[in-house]
Amino acid sequence: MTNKAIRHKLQCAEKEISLDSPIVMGILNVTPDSFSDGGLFTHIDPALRQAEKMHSDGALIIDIGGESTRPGADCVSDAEEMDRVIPIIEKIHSELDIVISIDTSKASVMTEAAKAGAGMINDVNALRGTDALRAAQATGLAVCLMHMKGEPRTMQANPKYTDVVAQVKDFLSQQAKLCLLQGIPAEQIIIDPGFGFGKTLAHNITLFKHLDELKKMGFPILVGASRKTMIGQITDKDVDDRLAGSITLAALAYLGGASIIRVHDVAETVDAIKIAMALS
Ligand code: 8Y7
Repeated sequence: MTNKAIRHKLQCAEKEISLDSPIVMGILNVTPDSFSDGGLFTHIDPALRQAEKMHSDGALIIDIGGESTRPGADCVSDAEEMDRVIPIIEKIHSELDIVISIDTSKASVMTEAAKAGAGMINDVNALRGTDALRAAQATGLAVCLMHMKGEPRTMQANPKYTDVVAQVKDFLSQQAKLCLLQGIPAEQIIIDPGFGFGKTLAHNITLFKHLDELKKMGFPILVGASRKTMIGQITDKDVDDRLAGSITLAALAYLGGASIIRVHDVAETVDAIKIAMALS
């Protein structure tokens, strides 16, 4: 087994998460246009019920996003994104004992989400946005830096690398260095190769097989591939029929060294990871 979990604790506002065992992060999209569950959870009560379900199914983190990053998605304004996520963060924070991750690239949303009770920042843009490094540091929250080549609208148009693993690693090292310079502690940094973000199936597979290479950087790894196109490409299944593929990939990601697995289907993933842990 290659999973030497980094002995590690994340400080997520008032809550501490141990990364000695794998963590399942449940996805809660509050966008009207997400590709797999778009529009289902935009209102507060259904969002809370979904969060409760993921919590009781074993998710320790819930990732709340108000802007779709699927290929071709439109941008939303700061105000619109805040209207979508802040009331839901406040509600979940007041009702559930779970770490809330804010999936955003906007400095203003990071700041307001932290005030509303978020414990972690998940930025698919790795804090490259205007003022994002400073805003993230000021919150004191844990941060996930994800690799993306290009931007969501166009990133899947023929992405090219000379050495995908080295380039992703260099990018994440660079962004982690900027975080350290900004005053974000190393223990608060998580890295993510960004499956499907400016990558072909071959790139995704190469990265997946080399998680150990990224792990040498010394940061915990988050893997998000739930229901993604790469699973559809391998299994020839539409997005609503990718559960088995997603679970299998999650278990393999854990065995490959990932500490946090970001998924739609929490209960099934938790079981799969329990089996992988027990038998590895
Ligand atoms: C990822 C992500 C998405 C991912 C991290 C989807 C917000 C697309 N994918 N965040 N977000 N890693 N850290 O299919 O892979 O869920 S959105």
